[in-house]
Formats: sequence, structure tokens, C-alpha cells
Amino acid sequence: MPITVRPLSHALGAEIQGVDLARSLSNAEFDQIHRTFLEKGILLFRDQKITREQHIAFSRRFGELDRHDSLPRDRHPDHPELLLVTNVPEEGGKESASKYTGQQWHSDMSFTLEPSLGSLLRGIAIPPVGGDTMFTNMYLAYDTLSDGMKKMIEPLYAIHTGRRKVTDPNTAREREQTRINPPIAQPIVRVHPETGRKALYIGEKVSCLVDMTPEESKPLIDYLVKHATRPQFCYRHQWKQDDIILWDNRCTMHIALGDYADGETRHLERTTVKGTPSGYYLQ
Ligand SMILES: O=C(O)CCC(=O)C(=O)O
Repeated sequence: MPITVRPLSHALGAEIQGVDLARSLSNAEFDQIHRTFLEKGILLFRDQKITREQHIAFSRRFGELDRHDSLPRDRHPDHPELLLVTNVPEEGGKESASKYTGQQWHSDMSFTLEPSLGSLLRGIAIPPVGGDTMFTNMYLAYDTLSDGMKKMIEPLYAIHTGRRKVTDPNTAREREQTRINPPIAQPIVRVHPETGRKALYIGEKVSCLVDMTPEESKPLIDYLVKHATRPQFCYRHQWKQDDIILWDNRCTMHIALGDYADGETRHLERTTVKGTPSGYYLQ
């Protein structure tokens, strides 16, 4: 069956139809998927009844996989290449460490010196209503800034942390995140290593700009995040079981909306493809 490509929104994204990720793809098939990934920023594959091993094997076609040493509490006990994004309580009934994962606009692993190339998230248990994820196109966010703003932000670096906005930020997970992942400075504008295009690189986990006070930084960070997440730059995904979404962390941001009822199960698993080195430690 030939591969077909259906756009998901005006701004970004495409659904890839006619592939079964349970079998290994030919080089020609993979090349077409890879080209579409670079062009569209996110890819959706529906009805993929695959095993964890097949999820990992397909992800490896895009590059070396992260073993999630910087997020040890959230990884699968038997498959370090898989990160759990789940609200299923831990043994003993404790709240899942990853219940609130992604509920801020971000790009994966921006708080490390090797921010991710891309992530592949597989929907395993999806609430009957909601539990959506939104994505935004950071090329568009950059391209639509004024020349004056582009010039001003070009030399700026922002401080990224692995901490989340949670109801009680003093949890063991958050303390551990700060210990394992000291703050990192990343450029606000990055050049995509494969397309050569400039993209905005910012997010809601950014605490401050380098060499500026929090008071000076906040209005600019808030403006850039608001600009980057204008609805016309976004795609909102309503998950179905057996969906796989692949996104390019170098030119998109995403957020888990958390828009589902208490008591509904939401369980997804993610592989994370390693990217190229970027940024530096502050201390
Ligand atoms: O759960 C989601 O919808 C997104 C999860 C997320 O933000 C991530 O895996 O980085």
C-alpha cells in the first residue's frame, strides 16, 4: 500500500497513512516519512497495534535513543528507552510521578546539554473525553516576529530547568529533578541542524534570561510564549488508543492540557531521540 500524507492543520503536522509500524520499513518508505517529518514538524500514525519493542525499534530509525537518566523516576522499569506519561498510581497507591508531565509549553530535554531531536508518544489508554495535547510551530513563531525583535533576541540565552509547575513543587520528584539537572542556558533562537531554518526556543519552564533579573526577563518570556502559542500556529490532538505522534523538538513546542475527568485512566509511553549538543551549565 502506498504511503499517503494528510495535513493535520494549516500550521503544522501530517497524518501518515498506509504504514504498519509493526513491520520494519524499507529505506524508501523511511526516507519519505523522514522528509515529511522535517517539513511538517509532527507526524501522526493511527491504529498502530505495536509492542514496546516495536515502538523502540521504529524510534531508533531516527537516531540514538535517550535512556532517560535525567528523568529516572518516570522511565519504564524494564525499558529505560521508554518514559511513562501516566496517571496510573504507583504500587501502594501513591500518585504517579508522571501524572502532570508536560502540562506547560515546552520542548523535550531543553534542560539538558543534548536537547532531544524528537519524541514518539504512543497512546495506550486514553480517556473517553479530553486528555488532548497541543503542538505549536516554532519556525512560524520566529518568522512572524518583527525584524527589530529578531535582532534583539538573537544574542539572548534563557535558563531552562527540568522543574514543572505542580500544585506542590516540593515533591521528591521535583527535588530530585533539581539535583540531577542543574539549570542550563539555551539560545532563544536556534538553527535547526537539518533544515537550516531558525526557530524560537523558549517555553514555560524558562525561569529567566541570562544576565537579566527575573523582573526584566518575565515580560519578554511571557510575550514570546504567548506569541508562539497563538492558535493559528497550533494543532490540537485528540488522542485515540494506538495513536503514535512523533514531534520535532527543534522546531515545535507542546503541552499536555490535562483536560479530562478525575478517575479516567490516561497512559502513554514515549521514546526520546537524542539531539545535537546545545547550551551550557550556568555554574
Ligand atoms: O501527555 C502529553 O500529552 C504530552 C506529554 C509530554 O509533554 C511529553 O512527553 O513531553
